[in-house]
Amino acid sequence: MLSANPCFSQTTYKNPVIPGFYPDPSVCRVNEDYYLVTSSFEYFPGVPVFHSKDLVNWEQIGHCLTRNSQLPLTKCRASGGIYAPTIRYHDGLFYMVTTNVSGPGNFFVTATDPAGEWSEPIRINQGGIDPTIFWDENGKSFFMSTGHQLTDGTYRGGILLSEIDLKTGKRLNEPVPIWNGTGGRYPEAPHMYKKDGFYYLLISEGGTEYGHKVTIARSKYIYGPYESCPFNPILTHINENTESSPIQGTGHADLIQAHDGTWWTVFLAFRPQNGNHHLTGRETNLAPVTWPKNGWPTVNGNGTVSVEMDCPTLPLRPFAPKPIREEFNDSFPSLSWNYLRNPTRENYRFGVQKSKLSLKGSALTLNEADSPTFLGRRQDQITFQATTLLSFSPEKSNEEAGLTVLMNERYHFEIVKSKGKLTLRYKLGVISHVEKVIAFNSKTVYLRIEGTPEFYIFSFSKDNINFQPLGKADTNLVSTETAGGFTGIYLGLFASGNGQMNKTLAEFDWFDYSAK
Ligand code: 6LW
Repeated sequence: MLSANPCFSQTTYKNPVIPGFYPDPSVCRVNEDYYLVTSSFEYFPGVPVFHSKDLVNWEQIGHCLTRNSQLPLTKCRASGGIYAPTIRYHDGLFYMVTTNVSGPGNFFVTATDPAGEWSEPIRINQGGIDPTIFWDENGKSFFMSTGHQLTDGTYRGGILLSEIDLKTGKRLNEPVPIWNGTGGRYPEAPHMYKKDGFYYLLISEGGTEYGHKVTIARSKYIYGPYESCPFNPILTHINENTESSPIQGTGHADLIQAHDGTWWTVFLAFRPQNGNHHLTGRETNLAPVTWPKNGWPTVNGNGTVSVEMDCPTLPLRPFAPKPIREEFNDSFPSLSWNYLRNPTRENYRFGVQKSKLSLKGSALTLNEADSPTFLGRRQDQITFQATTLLSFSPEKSNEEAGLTVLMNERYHFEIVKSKGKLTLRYKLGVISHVEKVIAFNSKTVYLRIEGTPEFYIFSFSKDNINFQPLGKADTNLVSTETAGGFTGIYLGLFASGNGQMNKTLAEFDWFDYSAK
């Protein structure tokens, strides 16, 4: 819910503006409303949609991909599935174009209300990733993507442009390579803007790590030749002046002109912890841009950004803070919760039985690149506390349920309740480690995970007051740098029958999550 009175005098805000695993942001504006989407990989529903009135405060309003027919993810690999999306508004319709790298490739969906429902996918027969769409003044629709496979199997990088038929998604010509960037590896993430008679092509280079940078080129003609900005990169933290910045890997940007005429960029970056490891994924950040007539855009004065941003904002319209407690009532799953891949719906029940989340474990475990019975939310704060109340009294020893810190099926920690015991267990690549087992016979237990930059700390309680420690694990064991991939940590509730269906339902009464 938006606050009633905008605050006009603000000159500061904090990055990231959307913390947690929300990478590859793309933004569009309709009058004084801003809409932003991010990539979502193997999680379901896919492509979260956020709304803002000021570019600083964002509230999730939906997902673009909510149906299996839009988002087939069966057995997609971790960090496969949905890559970088673009959102645009054109002729009364929202367009979201993205790639399902584990299925149909490039496609777009449309909606009149960005909160949903979105249309069935319209496929575009151009390869590559990071698709974007652009409309010229003459009404033509253009499509761009990054790199593609040649018929001899080799890969060609750089940005490819073609004209498409907006109704069918069909390409109207062969893709034309228009720019390869300034020589950095992985020229990708294109977005096109028309300003002062120039086509400006914004891209990223250097890969989505410490060497990430944003570069720009322009041309009088859409197919080029493109002239590189003389002071590229326009945004990067690769240099010495930002080597100790808490924000690293700045890249994958989109530009937006606000309703007051000011320019801004949204982009991804990550916050390293515990020795150059990051946990909360690549997050959405915001910076002001100056873009003089006939000139080049400059990001935040010198092409670098900070956590505490010092610049005049739009009148701020913050949203009410999210409640700490998830009650699992009939509005669950709320927008911050996700399944892994396409869920088996009958294994999840909520809103019934006095607002409990009932999970039925299937044969699948968290160790499989599949859809085990799991519901999770992003770890969006470095330091947090998460607690849940679980009731589960299995009669068979294969049946289990619990609370997990999950990066992917190869890297996760969990507190597990099973017949007569509680176990703290780590899955670290090829290593499956049991850290602690204690006898435990009560049906109900409070399970807690606390996060700090260095450790995840696991404990349990019978009364939600006195918590007994189970152990603690280094955060860097499950970081993106260790586990690989493009995602961030999820905190999840799960149940599994380890090769068989569970007979006993695991009932979660609530889930509390707060920054500390
Ligand atoms: C995305 C690419 C990138 O497609 O990471 O940071 C890839 N940039 O543009 C996956 O998010």
